[in-house]
Amino acid sequence: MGLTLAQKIIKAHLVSGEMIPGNEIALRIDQTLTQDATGTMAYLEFETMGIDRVRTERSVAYIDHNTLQSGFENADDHRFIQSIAKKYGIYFSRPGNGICHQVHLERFGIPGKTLIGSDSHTPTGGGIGMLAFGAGGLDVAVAMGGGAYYITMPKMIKVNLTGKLRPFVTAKDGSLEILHILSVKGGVGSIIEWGGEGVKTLSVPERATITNMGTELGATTSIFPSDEITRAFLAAEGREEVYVPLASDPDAVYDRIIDIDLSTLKPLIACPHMPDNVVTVESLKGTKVDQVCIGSCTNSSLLDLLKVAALLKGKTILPSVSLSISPGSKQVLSMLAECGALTDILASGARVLECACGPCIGMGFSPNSAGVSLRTFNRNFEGRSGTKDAKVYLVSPETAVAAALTGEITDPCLLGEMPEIVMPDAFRIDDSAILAPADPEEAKSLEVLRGPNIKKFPDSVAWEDSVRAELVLKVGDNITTDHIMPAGAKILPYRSNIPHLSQYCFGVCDATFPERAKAAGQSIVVGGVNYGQGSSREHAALVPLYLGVRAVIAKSFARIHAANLINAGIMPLTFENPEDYDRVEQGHMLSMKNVFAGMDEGKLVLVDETAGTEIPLVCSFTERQKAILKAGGLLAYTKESN
Ligand code: MIC
Ligand code: SF4
Repeated sequence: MGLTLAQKIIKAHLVSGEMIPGNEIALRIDQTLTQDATGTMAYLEFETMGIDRVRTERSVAYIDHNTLQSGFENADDHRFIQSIAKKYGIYFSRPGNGICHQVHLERFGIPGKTLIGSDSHTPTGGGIGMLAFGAGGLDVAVAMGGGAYYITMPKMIKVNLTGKLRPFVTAKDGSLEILHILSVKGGVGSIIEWGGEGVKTLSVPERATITNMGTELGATTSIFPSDEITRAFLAAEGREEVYVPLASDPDAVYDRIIDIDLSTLKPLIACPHMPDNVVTVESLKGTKVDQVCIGSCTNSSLLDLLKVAALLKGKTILPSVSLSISPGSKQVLSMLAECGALTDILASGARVLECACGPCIGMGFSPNSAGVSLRTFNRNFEGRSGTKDAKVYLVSPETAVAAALTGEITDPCLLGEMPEIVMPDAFRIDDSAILAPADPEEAKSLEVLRGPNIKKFPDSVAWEDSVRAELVLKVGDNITTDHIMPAGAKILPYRSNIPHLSQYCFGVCDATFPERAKAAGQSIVVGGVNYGQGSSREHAALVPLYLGVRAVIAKSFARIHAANLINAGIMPLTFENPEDYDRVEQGHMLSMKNVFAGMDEGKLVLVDETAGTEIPLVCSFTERQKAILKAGGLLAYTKESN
């Protein structure tokens, strides 16, 4: 029986485990990346491991999220990451050089290699045939130290593409179409491989838009074959030597095949507040728009912005609309400048922001009160933009331009002829903003520079055989890590200060949570389906740990968050009967006995002491995960095992 492309890469990197869906497997990791919002914590964790140099083929630290420096905190963190990168053998991409996923694709990604990154959109690398995973900071720290990355062997879904996109219909619409088909939980436990004849019509940036948004499906990762189009992209980056052709075997077996004819797609739009809330742009025509934001790791490539510039050329945006454009990298911005496209963008009235995540993570450019914002980003979770009552829609760059020019949601097909975009054969290569690490000898004497905002890691709490804790918070379905631990310009600077961050925990759902959790001492949180979807931020586990949360009981969990909970020593448990979710009430006192035997059997009994009821729970922890939980988290476990 043949193998899928992902199975081939897994096989070549398998350290332990059997490649049977549902089994735990361990993978050797070739490359890692971090960004600054998760990086500070990841490097603090790496330091505690006592390793003197990273053991990967390539590790890169990017500064792209916390770039508004309205106090000393972000600047201190940047300096900390820069100094630690230099000392421990990590390349450092300076602030302004671009968004981690865009720059990694341009300068470091290699087909067939494994990559983990402390950012959920790391699967963007699948656009050039990398097997790339988003992970918690601690898992990235372990991989930097040469340790394996543990995942559950995924099922394989193939999306079989035929046809060719029509003008004004884009790869982003393809991403929204698959979200419409599968929903934000449809990819959980699966790798999505994009194949079929239609693949040959998609360039690398278009493929990367699609693998980037595979994260919104909950997929373990997404991947495209590595072919002549990949070779051309790498050659344009001056890196043709790293090209290898990669494809699945013709007789590879998939658990599910989804057919999409690209030529039938229409411009699509995801409505507030979920990326799978997808309808056609046409169906919302005439809706007034206040703000348009173009950029993010989904849609900030040279191809995207050349199209935007061509559509804006000679036109001005309406006074009622505010338009921001954040290029994905210094390479993209300098090429836009060189060919004059930047002048067309500026002349249109757009505000050009720096090459960073910016508005996507609420780092500035929050919409006006109750404003309608059309964004080319990948997430429109409630409150993420920084304006709680804003209505954020996700669209393609073409649909974004149509709204900026007309002031309302408009089908971009009405913009007339799509100008022809000619992509250059060679990109402008300037790696001066990527700093190489010191050599091992010099590294020994280098100091790591720490600011006062770096606070102690929360104490680990080892699991005991019984627990008694209050149900302090009950939330619904599809709770994101943006609900659990919000981001944005005001809060993000405190990513290395868990005590400060804790005041905002669950702020979107219930601002009284932190106080109530502290008062309770030990507590339990209950959630619905797909609990913890979205960002890979381990802070969504570390902060609850700090506030005394011992377990989260949900109908189901998102992959990265479940791993982060275990790494923090918090138990993710699921209801055996999902309808039991309705039987537990916030404020009730809960308890569990014989926890260790229950973990072995995969069954635990939750006693609701207040209601006098018993509720069956299930768990399926591997031996390693049980040992981590018993030790009180991965750091404590690693220390115990050394
Ligand atoms: C996001 O898009 O939510 C982020 C900010 O990039 C996060 C990482 C973080 O929270 O720092 C992600 O996607 O993992
Ligand atoms: Fe940055 Fe937004 Fe991409 Fe996250 S999704 S890495 S915040 S651009």
